[in-house]
Amino acid sequence: MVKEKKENLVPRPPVVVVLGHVDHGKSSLLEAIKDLKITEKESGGITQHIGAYEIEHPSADSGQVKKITFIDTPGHEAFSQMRSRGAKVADIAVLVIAADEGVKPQTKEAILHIKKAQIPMIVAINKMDKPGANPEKVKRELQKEEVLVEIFGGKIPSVEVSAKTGKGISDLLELILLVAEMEELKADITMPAEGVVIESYLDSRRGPISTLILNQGKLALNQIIGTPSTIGKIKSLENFQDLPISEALPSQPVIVLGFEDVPRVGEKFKTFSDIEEARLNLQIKEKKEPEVISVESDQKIFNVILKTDVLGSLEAIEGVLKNLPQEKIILRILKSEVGEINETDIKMAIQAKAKILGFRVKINPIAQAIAERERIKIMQFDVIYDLVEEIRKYMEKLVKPEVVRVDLGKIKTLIVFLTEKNRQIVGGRVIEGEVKKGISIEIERGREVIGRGKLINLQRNKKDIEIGRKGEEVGMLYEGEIKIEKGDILVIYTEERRKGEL
Ligand SMILES: Nc1nc2c(ncn2[C@@H]2O[C@H](COP(=O)(O)OP(=O)(O)OP(=O)(O)O)[C@@H](O)[C@H]2O)c(=O)[nH]1
Ligand SMILES: [Mg+2]
Repeated sequence: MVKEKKENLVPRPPVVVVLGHVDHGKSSLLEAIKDLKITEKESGGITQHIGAYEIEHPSADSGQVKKITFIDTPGHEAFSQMRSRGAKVADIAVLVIAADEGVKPQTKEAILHIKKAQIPMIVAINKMDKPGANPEKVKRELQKEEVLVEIFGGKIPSVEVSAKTGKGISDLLELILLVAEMEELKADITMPAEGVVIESYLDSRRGPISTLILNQGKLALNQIIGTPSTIGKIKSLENFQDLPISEALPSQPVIVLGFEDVPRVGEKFKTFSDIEEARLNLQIKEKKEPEVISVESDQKIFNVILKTDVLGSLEAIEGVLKNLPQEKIILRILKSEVGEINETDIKMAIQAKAKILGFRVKINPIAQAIAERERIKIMQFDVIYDLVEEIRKYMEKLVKPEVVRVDLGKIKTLIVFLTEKNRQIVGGRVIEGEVKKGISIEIERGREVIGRGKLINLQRNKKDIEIGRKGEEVGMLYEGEIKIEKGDILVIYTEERRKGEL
């Protein structure tokens, strides 16, 4: 590879990852920074994949307008991989913590990702407008995580902000630019373009679409581009607002069309002088068709086919589904890929008795028709947590309800009044617990269980009663094949069906 030459190095904007616990206001902060409409487009206002945005801000000292690339990440626990990936591609991390909630599990996880990525961190204490805001407490909690902010004698800058009122936002941006300056971020734009795939999905009309961030070089139309999983020729370049651009520079998020297949998120990409060189360098593996496993009808296996909008969601959903308890029901993901639900998926579902899970994807009309005809269940979701909850409930239903026997009481038989075919009238004393009519009995003779029957009616002093209590003498109408004899112990019990648990 050509070594980068010092004289070719030019400054590049910082790539800033925004990390933090769910709902602490990461996306809102980005919206407050610039008129970005992020949360409006989100299902339930929850970020479920990585988003890349570019903003401009005048630097405090020179007044020169500087660019910053932001990567928004989801805060829910399911998206650990996305957070980790975000931290890996970034130069700087902004850790967002809600001032009224403080350090939470995913705050801690984010801290670990940032430390692992060895990038500088800025703490943004958000929601300062809220009555319960307590920034001092947040800082103390951070201390426990070995994150020492400046006023606690540490080196990590922190800033108090409110996405709602706009307080502290420009301080945050200036801090980012200051930290970026110290990092002396540079790139060689004369080198072949190289970078990382941030997100990718399959558009049913336009084909594979990927968001990339360049580390070096320039990306232009018609260039040959490749990742370890796919190659292509750039058909179109768009900025983060979906507007066409003619070239992309380092740190700039760019949407690329032209890959033959959907590149995997997190993969590195490079440009090549021609397709042959790309193939030679990348040794793209042939895509294997997934195996269809046939299932015995009595086996407790729940087969699913998972289709999602973007690869990041796919990975997150696979992760949480695999974490569901599987001792009783095995959840098998036969196939998982991005793109709309198509005929191949339905055929596979028919063959493998599988359900199809769609996450923010459409169903192709032909596939829909076949699915209806063949009664293939397609479950569609917009929010990952709904998907996981539905699947959990569905699996619980598949678990056989447990039948639990509950012993209520015992009767010692004192006398047999009448014996007919399958019916007897007997008298006895309740020696343990309570007895009720209409339920099952087990007949014990000399400590051995000799059979079962039913207690049809119960009387005391020749009057019908519902319950006979310990010590009372009762008359019983019994139904069953076994003939009860004097001295037999009758155990009265019920069977309760308890809902299956995973
Ligand atoms: N009062 C107040 N509310 C805020 C502030 N920032 C965010 N919120 C609210 O907090 C909620 C969550 O905000 P989001 O920006 O979606 O949080 P997030 O961290 O991006 O959430 P995930 O992406 O799902 O992890 C929303 O209801 C926001 O309106 C703030 O500074 N003040
Ligand atoms: Mg968000």
